[in-house]
Amino acid sequence: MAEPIECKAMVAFGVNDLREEEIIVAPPKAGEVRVKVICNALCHTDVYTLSGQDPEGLFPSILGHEATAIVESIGEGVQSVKVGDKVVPGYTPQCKGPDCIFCMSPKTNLCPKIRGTQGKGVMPDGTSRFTLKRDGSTIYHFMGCSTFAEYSVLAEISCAKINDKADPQKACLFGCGISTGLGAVWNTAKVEPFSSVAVFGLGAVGFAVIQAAKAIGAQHIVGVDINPKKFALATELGCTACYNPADFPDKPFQQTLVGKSPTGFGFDYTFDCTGNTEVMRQALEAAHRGWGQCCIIGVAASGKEISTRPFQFITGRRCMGTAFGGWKTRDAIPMLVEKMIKEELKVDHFITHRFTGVNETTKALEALHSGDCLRAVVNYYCPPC
Ligand code: NAD
Ligand code: AHE
Ligand code: ZN
Repeated sequence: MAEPIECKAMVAFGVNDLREEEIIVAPPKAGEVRVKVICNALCHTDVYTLSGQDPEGLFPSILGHEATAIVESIGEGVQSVKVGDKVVPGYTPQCKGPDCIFCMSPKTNLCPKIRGTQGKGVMPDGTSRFTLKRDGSTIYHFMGCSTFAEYSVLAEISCAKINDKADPQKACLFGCGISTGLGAVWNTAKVEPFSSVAVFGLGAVGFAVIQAAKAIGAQHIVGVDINPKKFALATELGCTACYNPADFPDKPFQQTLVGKSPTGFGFDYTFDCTGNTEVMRQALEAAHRGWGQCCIIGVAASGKEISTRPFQFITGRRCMGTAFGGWKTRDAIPMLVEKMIKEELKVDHFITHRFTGVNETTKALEALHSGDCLRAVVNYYCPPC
């Protein structure tokens, strides 16, 4: 029987109040897995929840959801992973149950099995596995992952077992942003060869969209960002042109962009990778007359809504969104990691910053705010080679 573990974690006590604490992580219950987190990459969504913009955000909680970990102990009935396995936590689970209409459908990855409790910051039995050592108070989980901690407890159905040979620092990227950008192009929008693509927001997600669009053979790939420092890498990854909306103040930017599209009627596929609802409107309205498709990836702040004229739809534009790029987590993450190991998928360029120790998550946050950071990976533990 596993015992409680004392370890370090960064606890979010309130809006932008992140502090290092000693916590106690309870043993995994039935259908659960306790993991030792090797490393964690910071995603913009962690910043969003920490900043109080997430309507589902809870405090005190342990954030973090882009990680590589090793299985430390398993609860009753767990069969798909064993102690010592290398895993990437998935914030969208894949229960694979024959009665799960979502897991059984090729149309979606949105398995709802534990979404209700996950959104309430607890494990599927309605309780938390985290307590604060100094006063025994309960700490909430986050997105079913909580990887700003040296140890965490996950549902078995949230654990994607990966090749033990995978570099953990790179593998963690497949836990969210990179997989999302790739899947938005390949699974959700299903971008076709020779098409034109506009990508709004050149962070890690936007760059993964560009990389996927280039790989599928898109002919024109336009990058849009208010930070022109992003344009050099965007061009290297496949952008044929990059624009800063600030350089075109005279009319709504989407009109300028449509004018710059290959046909003069907009782009076949557009992607919002900013989370800004004004930009989502730009992306929708920059989609091609008659057939353009807009894919929303960015997560908007609480209370924000998208607006546009219905005429945009009447004249043939369509809008969709993606969660984790439509990938079924436990099938897809190992497959993407395999592609990375075979060097069919390059991800090194996403790691712009590296830190050591869970307490350096604060430095990773500073880096993410700097405008030069794609992914800051914080290493907690070096597994023996
Ligand atoms: P990021 O902060 O690294 O990148 C965002 C980029 O958008 C930055 O380069 C920024 O300069 C640019 N930007 C900001 N405002 C802009 C504007 N008005 N016009 C043009 N560009 C603008 O973030 P990221 O980690 O790449 O994530 C991007 C978004 O995707 C976030 O909202 C994140 O929460 C969301 N996300 C969604 C999913 C999903 O499954 N749907 C998964 C991962 C991340
Ligand atoms: N809690 C937010 C929703 C946030 C959201 O949309 N999250 C994305 C993943 S962001 C990863 O960095 C997602 O996939 N959502 C699907 C889901 O089930 O949460 C809110 O607005 O309430
Ligand atoms: Zn994320």
